[in-house]
Amino acid sequence: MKRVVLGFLLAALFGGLFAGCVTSPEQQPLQAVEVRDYQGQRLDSVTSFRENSISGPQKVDLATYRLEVKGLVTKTLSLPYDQVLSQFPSFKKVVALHCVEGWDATVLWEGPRLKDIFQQAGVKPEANTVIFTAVDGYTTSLPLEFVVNRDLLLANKMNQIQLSADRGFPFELVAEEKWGYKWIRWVKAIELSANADYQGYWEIRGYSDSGDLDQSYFR
Ligand SMILES: Nc1nc2c(c(=O)[nH]1)N[C@H]1C(S)=C(S)[C@@H](COP(=O)(O)O)O[C@H]1N2
Ligand SMILES: [Mo]
Repeated sequence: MKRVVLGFLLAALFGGLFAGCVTSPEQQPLQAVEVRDYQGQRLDSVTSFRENSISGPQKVDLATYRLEVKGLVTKTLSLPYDQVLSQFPSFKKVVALHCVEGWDATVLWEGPRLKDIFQQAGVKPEANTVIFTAVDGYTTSLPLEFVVNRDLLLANKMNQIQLSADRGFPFELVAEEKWGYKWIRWVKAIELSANADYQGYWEIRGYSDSGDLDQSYFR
């Protein structure tokens, strides 16, 4: 009797283990893992960023999301997420984000260049400013020349994994050489403008318009 019970337990144990081995790869698809090293450079984790946004993380539904490119363009664009990724080549850059609160994080950013998106929209010659608007109502701007000449990216990935809702999914502007408040997350609209004096959310509240990292962020 005891032997029967033991045999049953062993069968259950090995059966369970074996079943676990065989079925788990199908049941649990591989999770994307962030890279922490890129071409010899140590990267910070995507979890090292502090959540400090004006209305908390935004949940963006890709079924209705469109990236709008408008204003002083010959063709207004309204692009679903997949089209942004399929229509423009993707580039990688290791860049540090510095927040005025005194922390920074260096990660590998990846996504299309704004200049390629602008080329499809056709920028009118009067345009000199790019105004960005996010899903949470946040806004900021940068000179057009800077955005184009520096090959600024609209990142959809950090450390080779898709941005999370906390980090700005679907897109965060990689505003290298600028303070963190220029790195707008959850970007939804990009307006080409001739208003070089435009002031965004933090700029109206006293932060410098240029946002240059090598200068004070106070106006
Ligand atoms: N839409 C949106 N973007 C935003 C903000 C915000 O509140 N809303 N905060 C900015 C500030 S002050 C900083 S420091 C960075 C932080 O970005 P991160 O979470 O990728 O580090 O996001 C910037 N982009
Ligand atoms: Mo910030």
